[in-house]
Amino acid sequence: MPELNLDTNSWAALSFEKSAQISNGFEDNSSSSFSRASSSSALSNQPVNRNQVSSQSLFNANPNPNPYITSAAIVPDFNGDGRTDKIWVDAQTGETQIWLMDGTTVISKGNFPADPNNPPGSIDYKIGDFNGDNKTDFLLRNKVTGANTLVLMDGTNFTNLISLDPLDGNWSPFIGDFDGDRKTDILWRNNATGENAIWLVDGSNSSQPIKSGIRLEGLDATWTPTMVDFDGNGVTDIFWRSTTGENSAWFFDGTQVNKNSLQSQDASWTFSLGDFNGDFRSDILWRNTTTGENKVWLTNSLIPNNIFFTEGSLTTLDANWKSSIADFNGDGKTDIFWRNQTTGENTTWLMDGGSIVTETFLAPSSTTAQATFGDFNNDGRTDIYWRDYATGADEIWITNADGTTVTRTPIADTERLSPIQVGEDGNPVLGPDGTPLRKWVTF
Ligand SMILES: [Ca+2]
Ligand SMILES: [Ca+2]
Ligand SMILES: [Ca+2]
Ligand SMILES: [Ca+2]
Repeated sequence: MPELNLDTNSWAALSFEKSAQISNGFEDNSSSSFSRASSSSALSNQPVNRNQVSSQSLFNANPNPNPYITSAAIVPDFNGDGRTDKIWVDAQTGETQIWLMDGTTVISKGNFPADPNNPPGSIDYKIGDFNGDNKTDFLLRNKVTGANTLVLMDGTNFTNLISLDPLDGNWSPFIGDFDGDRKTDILWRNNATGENAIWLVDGSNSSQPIKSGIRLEGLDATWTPTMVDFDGNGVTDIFWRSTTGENSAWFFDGTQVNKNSLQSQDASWTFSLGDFNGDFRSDILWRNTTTGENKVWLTNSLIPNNIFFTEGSLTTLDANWKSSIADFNGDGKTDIFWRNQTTGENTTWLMDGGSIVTETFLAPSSTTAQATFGDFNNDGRTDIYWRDYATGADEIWITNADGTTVTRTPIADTERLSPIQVGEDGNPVLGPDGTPLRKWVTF
């Protein structure tokens, strides 16, 4: 393990000595331990442990019952106070900022200078909770050098920087908890070879942060993985979708994989995830980008490692509308935010399973503004952060009690971050399409 200087509290501290050898870091002998879903033994696996999931909310400060909304492994909360925090990256310099939020107020800022070894655009930022302290951490993946670093956070401070084995640039990380120990693990997918592998991570053990590296079956490049929890047991499952329209689900319990093939949906259907009936099982919102049709698949599970879906049709909305997932009334059932990218109109659907309970029309917002979501005041209801990429005049919309109205508050002028890149000549830096490039970007 390289020696780290934690005192500098700087991203530049990440530029420690890296192993010259790019190794794959995986054990080669473990694939034989996986069995197929078709074998009877796969069905006699451990029962769904609902307590494991509900206990997550006991550790979280936020009153929303749904870990999908409150988990610091999913939504940035660096100080674990149940209030979503903001991450900013300067696309021009690579500088990073973290804002700890209390409602519409920035209560603390961490400012991390650019690291010369990580030039702008080289880093893939993933968030997780790698040591299980209910405070958000980072996996910093340098896509160019292949370096991987866990940055364990407490508020705006680093508590540890852990260098993991490098992996060449063909490997992409995906974040989940594949053994249900509430410490975030990493699925690695090789975009060139189709190889897949899991690192089970324990960030609290800096001398052996990777508990085990496990090779999974390969899948060709038409397949894309998405991390879900279809059976609601607090252990991440993988939803695979192919450009051919095929879908499948893999359940992984730390020792074996069970595979289900799911009904196909042709390639004009895109999807996002939610939990529309609040049973902690990931549901799928399908949207047909050609026809504008929308529908949900509510996930049911009668036996562990196996699922079926109930389909519900929703209102059709034309292709200008883009959906996001939130929980505006804080009942643990995720709702849908619709944004018309042409007109700036905003609509919310409060959901109960496959039904729209309430449709609300919020005020329109500038078409140069982009929404990100979180609960900034810890009342269990999702709020909206609007970043205006033309003016830098940002707003937070705090959601009121029944989830159908918002209170709009501008972010203080003193916190304003430049929205566009300016060159040394004082003029905006233009992208290939002739529009100014974004500078401070939030996600
Ligand atoms: Ca927070
Ligand atoms: Ca884990
Ligand atoms: Ca809701
Ligand atoms: Ca809120």
